[in-house]
Amino acid sequence: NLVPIGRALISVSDKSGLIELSRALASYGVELISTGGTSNMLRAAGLKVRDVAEVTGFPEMMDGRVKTLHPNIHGALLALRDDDEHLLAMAAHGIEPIDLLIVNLYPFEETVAKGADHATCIENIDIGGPAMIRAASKNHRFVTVVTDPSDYGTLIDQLKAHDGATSLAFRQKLALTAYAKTAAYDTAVSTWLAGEIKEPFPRNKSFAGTFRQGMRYGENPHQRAAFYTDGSRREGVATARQWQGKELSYNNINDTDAAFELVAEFAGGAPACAIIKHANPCGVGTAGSLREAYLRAYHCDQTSAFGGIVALNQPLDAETAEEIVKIFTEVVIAPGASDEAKAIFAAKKNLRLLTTGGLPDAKSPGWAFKQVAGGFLVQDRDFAGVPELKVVTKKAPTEAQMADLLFAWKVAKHVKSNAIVYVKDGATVGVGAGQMSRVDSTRIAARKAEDMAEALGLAASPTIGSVVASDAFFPFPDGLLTAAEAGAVAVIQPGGSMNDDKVIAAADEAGLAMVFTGQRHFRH
Ligand code: 93A
Repeated sequence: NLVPIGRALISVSDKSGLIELSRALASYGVELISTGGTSNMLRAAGLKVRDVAEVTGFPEMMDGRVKTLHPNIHGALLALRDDDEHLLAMAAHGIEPIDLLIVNLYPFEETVAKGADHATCIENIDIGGPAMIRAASKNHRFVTVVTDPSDYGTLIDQLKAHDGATSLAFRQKLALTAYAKTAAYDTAVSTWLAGEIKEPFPRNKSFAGTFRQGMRYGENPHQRAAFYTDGSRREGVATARQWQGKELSYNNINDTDAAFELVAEFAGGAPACAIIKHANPCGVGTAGSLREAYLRAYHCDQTSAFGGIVALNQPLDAETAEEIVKIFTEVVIAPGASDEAKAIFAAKKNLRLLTTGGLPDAKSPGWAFKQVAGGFLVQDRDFAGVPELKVVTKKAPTEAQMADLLFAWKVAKHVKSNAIVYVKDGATVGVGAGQMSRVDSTRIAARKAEDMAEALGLAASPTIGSVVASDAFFPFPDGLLTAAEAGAVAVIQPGGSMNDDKVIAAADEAGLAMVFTGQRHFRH
């Protein structure tokens, strides 16, 4: 499997180590062929070299775009040395075999990095170089291809060890390095071009995760499952420290994530708490204290909160811990926890406590995935903040109503569509989630508020005087009117329906204040 080197083609942009290498090759009696700039440098160093133009019978042309793209070069690299037909073809066309190819490519990435203009970047896309590299690599049974100056030393060692020849193992290794190089080169070009034309989504993006842990089962006991991290280190269930309790299940992780991402919307604000069941919030509250925020979230839907997941936007304190342990809760996640709070939880062996050290930035980018038959969908995570609001009704919301509208909007973003969220004084009082009809979500949310009134012994439904958020526009006035009937006085929704005029007129007639966000928050 040793192949002696008789003839070499050298065409390099990075000319480091070139002279030493060429001298060594010449000392083994290797004939050198070379392209313009490389030839000039070799000749200046006193080496004997043949120009590619002499081999091809064509001058280098079109600003060097066509130098080595010729059968006399590619036939010389690709011909099988043990195939009679190939040998006959070489003889018939005067093609002399090339046994060694030394090529490194136009510095495309460096040119882009320097901020060169479009035309310069285009000129730095090497065509002839990769073509030769791929040809020589394909024929590595006979041809040696060196694509990196750092391999020059090893090449010389090979020639020394094998008396001017190279081993098959060496040629194989060089060939696989070479293909990796041309692949990376084309990826760089494609990435650059995507940026140039402002392609909306990177085509060659690859998504990889790192196995973190296997799980007992998935969403159901008959489904296998594992947890992978994505390398983003985003604060949350993947980075959290677990202080006590059993290992988290698949559903726990999913719900804990939903809960923490929701409270992350309230970073830097008043104490906030979200309680999650089946990936939907059954209550979200803000208040002057964390304990009060928890109670307000809990009171929204006490029935559903049982066995729920609690997320806090501030470190867990003792008085909040005292409240939480009064009912069965699966997981509590918070940026931190006081020693007293930990001590209170310690008595509840099954309750998991997770701390993260901080809240993730709700506005930071990231990817969201959804599996479909035969593939998966990728989109930006919904990192949109609250956009500019437009009052569309005769009545404008009061300052207090506006604060509640913004609160409701942040919560609605985290409720499965169709989402309807009633809010009063910084806490949800009714959440309608995951319905196929927006009117149904509106009704369900209002009914939940009545249940809340009954559970707490309130004189009237807390929807009276509340505000309401809808994750997408009301296509007809009916959903809006259902909310008005329930007692809502202000509405926040994206707007953008063909029937906006009718919906606005209905709001005016019902005496509602309404704002449009111009942005939708579907979540499925
Ligand atoms: O413009 S090219 O794509 N057309 C070619 O036919 C060709 N052949 C070799 N670029 C081509 N090359 C590249 O020229 C090599 O990959 C190398 O990077 C460079 C060496 O040019 P010079 O010897 O003139 O400095």
